[in-house]
Amino acid sequence: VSLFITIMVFDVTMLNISPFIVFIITFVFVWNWYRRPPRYPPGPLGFPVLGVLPFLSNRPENKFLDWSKRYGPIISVSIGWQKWLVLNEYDVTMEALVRNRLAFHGRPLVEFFIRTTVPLGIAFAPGGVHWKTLRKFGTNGIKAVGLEIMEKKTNIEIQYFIEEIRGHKGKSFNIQEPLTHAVANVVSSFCLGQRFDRSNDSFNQLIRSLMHQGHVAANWRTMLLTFLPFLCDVWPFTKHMDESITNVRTLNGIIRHFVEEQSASFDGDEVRNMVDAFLMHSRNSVDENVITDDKIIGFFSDMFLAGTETITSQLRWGFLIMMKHQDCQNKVRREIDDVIGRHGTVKLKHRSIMPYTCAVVHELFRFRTVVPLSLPRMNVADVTVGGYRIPKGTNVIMNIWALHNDDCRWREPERFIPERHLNADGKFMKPKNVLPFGVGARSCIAEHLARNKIFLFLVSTLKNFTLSVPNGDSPSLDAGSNGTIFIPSDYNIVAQYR
Ligand code: HEM
Ligand SMILES: *[C@@H]1O[C@H](CO)[C@@H](O)[C@H](O)[C@H]1NC(C)=O
Ligand SMILES: CC(=O)N[C@H]1CO[C@H](CO)[C@@H](O)[C@@H]1O
Ligand SMILES: CC(=O)N[C@H]1CO[C@H](CO)[C@@H](O)[C@@H]1O
Repeated sequence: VSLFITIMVFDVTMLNISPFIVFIITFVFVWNWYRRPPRYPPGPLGFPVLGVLPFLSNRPENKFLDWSKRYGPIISVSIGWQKWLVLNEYDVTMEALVRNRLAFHGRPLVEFFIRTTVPLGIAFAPGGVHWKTLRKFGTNGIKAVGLEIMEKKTNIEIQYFIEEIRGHKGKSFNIQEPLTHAVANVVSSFCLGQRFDRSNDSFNQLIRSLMHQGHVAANWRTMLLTFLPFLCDVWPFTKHMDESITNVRTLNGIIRHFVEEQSASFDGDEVRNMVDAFLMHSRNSVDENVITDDKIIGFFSDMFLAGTETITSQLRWGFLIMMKHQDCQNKVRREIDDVIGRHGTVKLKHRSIMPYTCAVVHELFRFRTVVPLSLPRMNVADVTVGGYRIPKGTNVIMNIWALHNDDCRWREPERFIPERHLNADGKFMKPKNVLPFGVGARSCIAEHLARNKIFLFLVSTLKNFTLSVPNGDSPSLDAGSNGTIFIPSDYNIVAQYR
């Protein structure tokens, strides 16, 4: 600390600023870094200004888990000059986010996302009326469209997807593009009521913008701006801001066009998709509960952003695991052949009689957690969790990855073992501490949709194809990008039609 102060004093006296001012500034920084509210969770001190940033490397969830072994299930860290708490264990997570669900319905205002995500939708909304209105609309809308339509639309899209994969005739290829297109189309037909051909330029641009936004979220500049928000106005970060703003504007422009097109076909009594749900909602609500056209664009934008890369990545991890564990792939396929038969269509109702497949899906969620640190939360009221006091306005991270790799609860968490979710009779036992969608008031709004899509896509693909690693390739199960979403690195696949 004293070295730091000396350097700072030295630097600034060179610029001829009064040492007194320097002292005050330094004092404020060091004090802010060092001070802890009473009964606050412990954690590593890190450095002034930077906090623990220099220690985080590219898998911060790992580092947090390590620290929690020393400091306990809730740890406090300074990231940049912000103070954060990290929940690393099942019981404290439930106590905080579920038992105190209303207190924890907030999200911190992350300068970067607030400025670039215009109009503001649901995912980054800080809480309050704006979020409550959209959350209620979204939850009710998803219910109104219903499971049956969802299942039908997903299966239609899967047919196209299967045909395209079949077109590769067992030659090695990268599945990312066709899969992303199919998954985005499922979101599109559910939300906007239509799907698009591979050749539709507008839709392809929409997907490019989604991908670009994913890269933005995984970018080190974004991470820096998240934790050192004053940099948003500093060159060259201003360039990064502008790029992101332009991209979001392009994305929202396309969505707006599709929404307008769909609105024209609303017939007034049947809710076939989320645009219909929106039109129905606007007709029936008054004053502050009305969702404006801008808000709904923000909402749909979030549905695409939160619903495409997540599902695509989870499935790509799944395919990769199946390629590397042929025994497991064969067991799933045997179950498919037994339950659905060679020519039947995969249905959600099959799930209850496919214990091994369910175990594989849950182990996939656990083993490759695609949103390892969930999305940041903020409590809007004082609460006590695990004996600690968490003052209102604290930034909180749920370390989902830590729950999924807690070696007090999992034997050999670093290994993919579907059997751990089966009991002695081979029955599937739903693991309570596999929580890929978060918990509480802000948990994934589309959890059921997502679970259903992953089941239908995985099972239909394995039903039609045998997946294997191309000769000479050895894609790694550890290679992935390190942003908000844990995205597997590119790999090639061989899909032999059965
Ligand atoms: C494998 C698939 C998915 C995973 C693992 C996942 C995971 C998550 C997680 C961890 C959160 C944050 C929860 C929290 O703050 O506690 C979240 C929020 C959200 N997800 Fe998902 N998600 C998936 C798919 C989807 C899909 C398909 C959609 C929509 C079509 C979607 C829409 C959203 C939205 C809108 C939010 C923000 C909710 C809010 O702030 O109130 N997600 N998701
Ligand atoms: C893409 O789809 C939209 C919406 O249906 C349509 O307006 C547009 O003409 C299509 N573009 C191409 C190139 O097919
Ligand atoms: C192209 C093709 O034959 N696809 C088959 C794949 O599996 C589905 C069921 O999930 C069948 O309906 C398709 O015929
Ligand atoms: C986007 C990003 O920061 N990617 C990094 C993730 O981590 C690997 C090393 O494991 C780096 O090589 C990437 O640059």
